This record gives sequence, structure tokens and C-alpha cells, in this order.
Amino acid sequence: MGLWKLGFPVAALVLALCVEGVQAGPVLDAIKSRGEVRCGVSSGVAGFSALDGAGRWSGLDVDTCRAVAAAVLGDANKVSYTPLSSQQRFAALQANQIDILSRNTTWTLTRDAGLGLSFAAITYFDGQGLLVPKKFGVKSAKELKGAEICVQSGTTNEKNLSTFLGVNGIKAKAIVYDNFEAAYKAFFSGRCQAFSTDVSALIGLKNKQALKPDDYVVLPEVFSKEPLGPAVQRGDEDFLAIVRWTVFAMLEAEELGIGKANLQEALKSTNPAWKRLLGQSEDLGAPLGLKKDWVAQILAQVGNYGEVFDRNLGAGSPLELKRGPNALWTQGGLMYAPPLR
Ligand SMILES: N[C@@H](CCC(=O)N[C@@H](CS)C(=O)NCC(=O)O)C(=O)O
Repeated sequence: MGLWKLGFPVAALVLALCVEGVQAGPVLDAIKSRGEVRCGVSSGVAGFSALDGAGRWSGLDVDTCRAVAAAVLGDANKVSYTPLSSQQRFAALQANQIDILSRNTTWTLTRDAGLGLSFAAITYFDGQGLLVPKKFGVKSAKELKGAEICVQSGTTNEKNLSTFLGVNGIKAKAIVYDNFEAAYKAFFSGRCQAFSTDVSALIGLKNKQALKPDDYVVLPEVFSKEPLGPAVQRGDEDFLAIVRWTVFAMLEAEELGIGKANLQEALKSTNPAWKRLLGQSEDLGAPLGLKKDWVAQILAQVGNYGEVFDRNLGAGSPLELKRGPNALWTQGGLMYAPPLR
């Protein structure tokens, strides 16, 4: 069928798209015209998204947004942050107040299928645990009979805790708070005998007691799967793909041994795998509607996954978390990027 048989308006549109290139999805278009990625973060979870004294956000979840801004806008600083409580986070995405929810959020069936959003990737494999004051001498969650346990509402933690207590016949009571600060302050002031959330956040909380972190212990039981990662609104597959492949590119870069630390040297290398990822041979940007050097921008401004992990959560951070399941698959972990080709 000839193009003109479609009628003038349709044919003109088809031609315009051929000339101009296909329109991006609505979220991506809005980011480009605004010149900024709107990132929903927590109100302050050490190592993931926390505000420092100079008013700067940092953490693994913050770096995910920064990497997306580097990929789309060529500038990792073009991000605005909205702190959101556990309760507020999904509504903020649904109401289009943010472009990415990057906030220690667990990928679950009901959230993914039921809330009109899509999880793009897993940036941290976590699990839920319990923090207790050492002076109680409790060595296992099974000894928490009669305890009151502080937990935040609107989290997977609230439900996992009641399942865990029920399955194990532990007669303890959850004390539920809407506000994170109120919840942990209640625990540190002795209102609750334990605090329950993702283990990474428990370690951050333990360190918050700057003077006496050793007064608290994380119990050995880890009783849930908490795969954390960024989520986006449904309806913009282009943007979903960009967030997903941004995370994968950071993993792939670590696997190939390229990062912020050796980028300049890598850019001069003849290694074909490095050249491809850095946009010096094939164009891995075009299918995503990005510039050819998008991965190089991420690495220059943010770093590869290993660098981001070390700086925020690992050896280079106060948390000193081990990679554990967050090691690359080549190192016995679960982090695996599909091929970037
Ligand atoms: N990963 C869990 C828990 C995430 C969560 O919201 N945890 C709380 C307790 S650490 C939190 O981050 N609160 C910070 C806030 O409300 O700003 C989930 O997705 O439900």
C-alpha cells in the first residue's frame, strides 16, 4: 500500500517520525525538556540515600539516579531529590511527582503487578533481620518471646515480621510507626526491645549510635528476600529500558574491569570489549535513544557498580558491608547483567 493511501495526516505523521526519529516515551521526553531527573529517595537511610551536612544527597540509590542523569542528560548532577517515607513512595510515582523511585524498595509481585509501576533492575540483594541491644543478651530471634518490636508501616518488613513470628510461634508484638525517625528513636530510647527492617538498614542504624555502635547486635536470622531496586511508572518503556540498562552497564563495566578509576586509560585501549562498552566501536546508545558515549559518561561521573558499592556501603564507607550476594556472578554472587551487545 502506498504511503499516501493512508490519508494525508497519517502519512505526514509517519514521514515526520521517519525524519525526526521516533518520539521517546512521556517520562523520557519530560526529563529531556526539563533537563533534570526527579528522583524519589528515602528520608535518610545510611549508604542508600542520605543528606549530608552540606545539603548533598549520597548513597547507592542516589547514584542510580545520578547514573541515569549521566546517561540521558550527560550530567549526573541534573537530579532533584524528593525524600519519601515508606507510605508515600508509591503514590508519588503514581502521581508523576517523580521519574524514578530509587529508595531501598523491595521488588514484590503485588507492587510490580498491582501498583502501575515497573521495577527496572535489582541494585542490592537484601534480607530482613532484627537489631537488639547487646545488654539483653539475646542471641537468636527465637528468644524474643514477650518483646515489642519496632517496625515501619508501608513496608514489606511489617508483613514479613508477622509471618516470621507466626511461623516460628514467637509471641512478640510489632509496634508500627509511620515515620522512620519516630520508629528508630522509639527503639533507641528503649520503647521497643528490637527493631526490624532490611539488614543493610539495621547496620546503618547501629552505626547511627555514633558513640556506641557495639552496644547493638543484628541477630543471625535473616527471614526474607528483599531485592531492592529502582522502579518507574508504567507506560514509558523507553525510560524503563534506560534505567534497566544503566544498572546493567554499571555491572558490565565492573565485570570488564573498567571504572571511574581507570577510565582515561580504558578510553585509549584497543581492547574490543572495552571499546564496545565505551562507545568507541559499536553504538550501544542508539537503541536506547542515548548518545554513543552514555556508558563512558556514567563511569566518568558515577563509576561502575563495584566502585559505587565500595564508596557507599563497602570498604570505603562507615558501613563496611561485604559484597555477599551483591558480588558479581563471576565472584560467586548474584549480580549478573545480560549481554550489552
Ligand atoms: N525494603 C523494604 C523496607 C524499605 C523501607 O521503607 N524501610 C524503612 C525502614 S529502614 C525506611 O527506609 N524508612 C525511611 C523513610 O521512611 O524515609 C520495602 O521495600 O518495604
